[in-house]
Amino acid sequence: MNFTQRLRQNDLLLGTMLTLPSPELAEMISSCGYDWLFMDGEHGNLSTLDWQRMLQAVAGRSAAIIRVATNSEREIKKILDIGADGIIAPQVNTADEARHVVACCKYPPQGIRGVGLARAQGYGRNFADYMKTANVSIAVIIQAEHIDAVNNIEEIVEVDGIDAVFIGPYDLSASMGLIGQVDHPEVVEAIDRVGRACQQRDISLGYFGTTAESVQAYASKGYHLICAGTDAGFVLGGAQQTLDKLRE
Ligand code: 3PY
Ligand code: MG
Repeated sequence: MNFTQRLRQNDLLLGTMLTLPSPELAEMISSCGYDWLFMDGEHGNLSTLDWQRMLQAVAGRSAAIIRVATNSEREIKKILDIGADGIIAPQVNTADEARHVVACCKYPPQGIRGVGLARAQGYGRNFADYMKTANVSIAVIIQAEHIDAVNNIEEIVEVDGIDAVFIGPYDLSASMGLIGQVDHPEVVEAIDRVGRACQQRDISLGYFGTTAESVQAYASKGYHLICAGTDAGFVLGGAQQTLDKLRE
């Protein structure tokens, strides 16, 4: 069963975030057994070619879900054409924006995705098979990470084709004047409103935290798309801890 099917049936999917242009790190981290990798093209300083090299290094061991920097048709098309298993669209604040993101991920007649011959289509060799399956096998994940998205969430989740809503606690807290206070009761209440709307529509929920501990509360609330930690955080944490021990 592929990632998107597992997402749609609400399997628990454990992931971590990649932010650095390193196929070797992607290879190592995917070999740990993560179900999925949240590859951050919004804040990470990577080109489409960097992502392609990293997908090649991951080699299907983990599902590769790339967060696009902008929700433009042009960018989403390129990211899907290099063979990502799905996208995460940041800052989707209205139902119209959600509809646009879904359309960018689907070939006509369901959407507006352009037809190309790239890595996703086996450079042409798997064209026919890919065309048959892509519209259902690509995961479309939108982020709720602004108070406007929270206020529109009941309308947003009515849009067909959304496979999961991923909370961005940091941007959400910032939009509420509580930057970084991801556990502030008002932020938690806003997140819970998103949670209720998604659960009513049986849409999977995702949450990011910098540590395993920070995502625990949401895993317990029934969130299934979990992302904990980052590549940079693992390297920094390990390097610092080792040096601190040496100094003791
Ligand atoms: C945020 O917290 O804003 C995020 O986008 C995390 O993925
Ligand atoms: Mg964000």
